[in-house]
Amino acid sequence: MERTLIIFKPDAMHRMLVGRILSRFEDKGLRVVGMKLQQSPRAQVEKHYEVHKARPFYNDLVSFMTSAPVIVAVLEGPSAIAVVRNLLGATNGIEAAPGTIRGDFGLDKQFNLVHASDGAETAKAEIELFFKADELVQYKRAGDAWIVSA
Ligand code: FUP
Repeated sequence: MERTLIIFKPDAMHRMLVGRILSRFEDKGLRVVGMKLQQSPRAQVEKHYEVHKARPFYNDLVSFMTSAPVIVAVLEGPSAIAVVRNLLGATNGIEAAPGTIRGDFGLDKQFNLVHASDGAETAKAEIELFFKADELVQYKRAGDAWIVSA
C-alpha cells in the first residue's frame, strides 16, 4: 500500500467540484486516510512549492493557493501515487486527456483543481508537511475485500 497527498485547490472549492472529484478517487477504490479543510498558512504553501521557487509562476501560485480554504487529504491504495496522477491527467487542462479529472473539468495550468504528490519521497514529505501522524487513520472498509484480491 502506498499513500499520497492531494489538495483540492481554491478553484475546485469555488467551483464546488470537490464531491464530484472525490467520487473519482473513491470509485477507483482509493481509501481516504486523512482529510481536513484548512486556510493554508503562506509559509506552508511556500515550502510545499519550494522546488518551483525560481520559476516565474511561483509567487502567483502561492497567492492562488492561499486565496481560499482548501481541502487536504491523504489517499491510500496500491501504487496510489501513480494511480492518482493518472486520474488527474496532465498539468494543463488544455492538454489533459478527456476522461481525466483535469481533462474533464479544466482549461488552465494554474487552475488545475487538484495537487497530487509526484513520487515516493515527495509524498512522504508532503504528508508530513500537511498532517500530524495522529490525524491519519488506519482502517479497513467493508468493500476493501472486493477491491484488491489477496
Ligand atoms: P503538477 O505536478 O501536475 O501539479 O505540475 P507541476 O509540478 O509541473 O507544477 C506545479 C504547479 O505549478 C501546478 F500546480 C501548476 C502550477 N503551474 C503554474 O501555475 N503555471 C505554470 O506555468 C506551470 C505550472
